[in-house]
Amino acid sequence: MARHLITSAIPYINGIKHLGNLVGSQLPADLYARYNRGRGHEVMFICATDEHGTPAELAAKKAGQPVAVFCAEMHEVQADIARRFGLSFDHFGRSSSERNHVLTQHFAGKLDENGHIREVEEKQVYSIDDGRFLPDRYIEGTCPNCGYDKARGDQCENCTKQLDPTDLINPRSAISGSTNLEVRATKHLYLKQRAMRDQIETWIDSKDDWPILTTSIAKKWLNDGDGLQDRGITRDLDWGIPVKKGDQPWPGMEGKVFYVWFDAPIEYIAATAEGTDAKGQPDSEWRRWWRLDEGAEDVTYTQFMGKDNVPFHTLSFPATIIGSNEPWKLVDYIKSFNYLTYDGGQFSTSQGRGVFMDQALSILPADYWRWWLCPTRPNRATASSPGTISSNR
Ligand code: B3M
Ligand code: ZN
Repeated sequence: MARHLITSAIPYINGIKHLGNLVGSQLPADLYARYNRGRGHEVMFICATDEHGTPAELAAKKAGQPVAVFCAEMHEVQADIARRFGLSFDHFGRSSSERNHVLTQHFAGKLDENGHIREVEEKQVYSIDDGRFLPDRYIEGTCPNCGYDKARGDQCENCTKQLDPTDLINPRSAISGSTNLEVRATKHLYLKQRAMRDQIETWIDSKDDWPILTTSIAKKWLNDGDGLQDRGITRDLDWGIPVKKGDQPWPGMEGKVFYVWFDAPIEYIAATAEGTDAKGQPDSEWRRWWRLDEGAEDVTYTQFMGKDNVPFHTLSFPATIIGSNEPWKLVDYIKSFNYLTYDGGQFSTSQGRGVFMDQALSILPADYWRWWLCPTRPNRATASSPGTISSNR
């Protein structure tokens, strides 16, 4: 009996997910989990809600709720829809859990201990009208890489380039639309991924069976322009995991939180622990999936995700794991997906564009959608072009 650890990219808490999210990670991951269980293998299938960062804060603001309340309610909504879609997670966790706080602070502490963190006095966009810094999605503008005019401060949805808010051309506040912005100094922690570039490349090169979509995106960010850049892993936000070195304070970082993309992948580990906690099992039960020195040597780990999530899973998260110098399980296979399109354009949660999971279930039963989405989705075995849902079909 083989042991399969399977994770689906964890959906943002900012709203009910659309069929593009479902088909680009959760559904194929579910099929793979069911297939492996059916073959008699031991499976740990993990997903969670991604609850930090600007998407959560902005959505809570829109709903007129405190962010913690919004997240707790939306987690239940997403968990219920997942159940009704037959997604057979062994645990559906929350990245805001205590487990994730502890693990994220642990990894940051180890990375610092091993010399992989540096402090950077950086210039950040400050909105005079909003009275605050504008990290990530709080700021929108034109992508310097491809010219897309709705690029966000953390990433361009169109070309997948990871961005910093100060990279944007013609920036504006996503809260107020104000262009009354100025650049101010603030101190942040950076993960020195550039110094780990060769190690990461060697690791990626050893995966000769990975899909081309995955390796091509990884290689692009390893080799393009200046190559792999160091990444800021802290933010000036209220909501998130407080910056600490393990359980110790981090001088100079008071009032700051870890960047959502630093703690989100760590939630794969934390959610496994949340699941065994919920069953009243000892720590050894989750650790045997994740620690090579505690039983994970014979685990095969497969991740499922949309293509925009590939850079974080092939570069940043492995840098966190490798840089910790501890025997954590690294992913064995990354299955990534092109976007399912809707009427020729992208699905979008923030723009309310597409068919959403709750609407889909109010029209037809889950099995219909599961059956129909599999051959419709992009990257199906016979596909030569991306899948499209047409609204008049
Ligand atoms: N929440 C983005 C998404 O939902 C992000 C994935 C995190 S995976 C660790 O597509
Ligand atoms: Zn772009």
